[in-house]
Amino acid sequence: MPEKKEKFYLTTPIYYTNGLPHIGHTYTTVVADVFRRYKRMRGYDVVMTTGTDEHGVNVERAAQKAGVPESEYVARMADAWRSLWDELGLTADEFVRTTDLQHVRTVQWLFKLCRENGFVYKGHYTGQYCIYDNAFVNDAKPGDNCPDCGRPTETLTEENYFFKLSAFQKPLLDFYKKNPDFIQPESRRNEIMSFVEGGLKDLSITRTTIRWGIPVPGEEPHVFYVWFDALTAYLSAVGGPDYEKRGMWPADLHLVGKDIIRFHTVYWPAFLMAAMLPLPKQVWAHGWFLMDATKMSKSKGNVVLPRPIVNMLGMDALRYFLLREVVFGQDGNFSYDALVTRYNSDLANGLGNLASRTAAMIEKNFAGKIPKPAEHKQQDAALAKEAQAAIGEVLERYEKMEFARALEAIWAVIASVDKYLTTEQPWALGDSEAEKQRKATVLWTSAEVLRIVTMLAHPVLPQSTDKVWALLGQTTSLGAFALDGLRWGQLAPGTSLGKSQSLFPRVDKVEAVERIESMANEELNPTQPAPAAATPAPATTPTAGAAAAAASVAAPERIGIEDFSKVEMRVGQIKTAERIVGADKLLKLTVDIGSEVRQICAGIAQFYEPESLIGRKVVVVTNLAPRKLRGVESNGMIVAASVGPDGRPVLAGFHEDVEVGARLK
Ligand code: ME8
Repeated sequence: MPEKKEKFYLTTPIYYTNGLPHIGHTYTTVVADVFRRYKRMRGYDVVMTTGTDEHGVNVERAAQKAGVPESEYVARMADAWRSLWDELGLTADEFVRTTDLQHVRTVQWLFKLCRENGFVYKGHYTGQYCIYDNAFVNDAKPGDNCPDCGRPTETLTEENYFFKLSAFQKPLLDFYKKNPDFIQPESRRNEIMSFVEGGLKDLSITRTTIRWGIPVPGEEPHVFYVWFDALTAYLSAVGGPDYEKRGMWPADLHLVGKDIIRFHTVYWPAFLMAAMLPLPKQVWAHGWFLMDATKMSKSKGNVVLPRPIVNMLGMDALRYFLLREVVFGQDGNFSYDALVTRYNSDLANGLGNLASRTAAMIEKNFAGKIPKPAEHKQQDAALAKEAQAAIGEVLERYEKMEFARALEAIWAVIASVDKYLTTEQPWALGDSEAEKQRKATVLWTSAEVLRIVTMLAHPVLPQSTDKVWALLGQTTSLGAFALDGLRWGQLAPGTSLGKSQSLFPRVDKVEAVERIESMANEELNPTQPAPAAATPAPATTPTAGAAAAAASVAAPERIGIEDFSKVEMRVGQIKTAERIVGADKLLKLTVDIGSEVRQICAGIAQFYEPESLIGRKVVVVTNLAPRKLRGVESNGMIVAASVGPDGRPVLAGFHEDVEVGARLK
């Protein structure tokens, strides 16, 4: 009988459905996926859960705005989230929706247990409520803004069911003391301990002012407070009331951002204690990815989206950057520039280059078969020692969630083998028996280092390491390989190399950033026709899915004439046209639209010579809000057809003479 594997259950937050995933949500989900893969490679039976948090007043309002019932709105949004995760290769083992019947049952069951155990009572509550964070703001006065999001609070009085949170001050503090690893990192643990030491107020856990929520059985119109509802999703995902059958509860790890640590380390364990259910083992709160030093939010318009990055550089590049750039737990700034720099230096020139040059030399000198090493010299042994030591260090770093350090250690070995190759110069060795033997040793050693770094990097770079694995002629599944069995020296001579594949093609930084920004612009403004400035995405990953679903929530397929008439299009005549330095796809035009001459940027530089455009009559969308493209203001948009698989722009025009300024209807 094979030994039963130890279980490991980890979760991401379940995300709100009133927006679509940005890089912050992607970050938490990537970390969960990395840790899941890592734990599987350490022999655990792992389950990872993510999902969508679908109740509350924000959803009520968003559905109203979209003109659809809440159930339809959340179904579309949940689909959009799910398909984006699928597209990014981040499919969780369980995707829980808070509108799932199983979840509804679990929330009602948890409430029943808390009530039966004497921790729930009825009362009235008046307070300042933040509808954006779905929380009463403690100690706020009317007129105060929410301390978390800075937006105005509303005064609410409700008949509520209260949860006796105050009764859990001591049990929680005892629990934190007994389980010093429960809250990570340490700084958050201190913060939460002092919060709880300051005293806990009872918490209202039902609402009567909200319609769109899980009903409290027999107590309508009470619905559950969104956090009582949402946190329970972790339990409903693995069996709910029947959790014992599945054997996954309690969770081993809740991964969250620092914004929601209190809910996870104070409320959630208190609810579970009240229900006498097992408590999660650890909550890890990471920092924020910031844009221009502030937290990203769609309302501020400073969000970074994952899809344009993935379309340009691949998912592994994004995963690598997110984990390598910022120490897990701390805040970090997101910058496209840093992303592309890391891509070129660490992935293209680092791992990619090592794989392709090693394979090419084995191909050329040993007919594509891993050579048999001969006598080891001191420098070979030194490299072997370093790689062997890195195995232990990397595993330890992963285990402690020190991802940046784990990657640093792997890339230090890559740097060493690069240096080794430069010193040993296998390409300069001749064909005498002694030199051939030396060549075999050097190339086997390099390939063995490549095999080891490939395995160690697999949790972070699953797609590209699979390619390197196949290149090394390995036929077993890399993800199923037990990292605990990894040792120096296991690469079998005689193995035939697989086909070489492109791993991380080098990119031009300015061009790559421009393309990512342009794709992001289009995705963020789906109802606004893309300017002819848009450059088509290279088709490396399927696109559309989630964006289309989101767009269809915001914009029904057909529009009335009144909507069409909101778009003002006029005949314009191009007066000047010039290229823009640093933006090889854009032209800066001045266009006479009858009433004035406008400056407009158009992404047609690769298809039209500037001089050929002077005097040409074109169609201009004149009432678009001005925006900057590559730093140049664009006040309007030139209409073009997008033709062929590469989306070549063809300017719309007229076969008859038309007056400049005439409106299109
Ligand atoms: O809070 N940087 O959902 P949410 C890093 N539904 N991580 C970020 C981030 C950023 N700029 N922005 C978001 C909710 N995140 C609740 C959770 S759980 C029972 C209910 C990540 O859609 C981070 O993990 O607002 C944060 O905690 C989470 O997204 C918030 O997602």
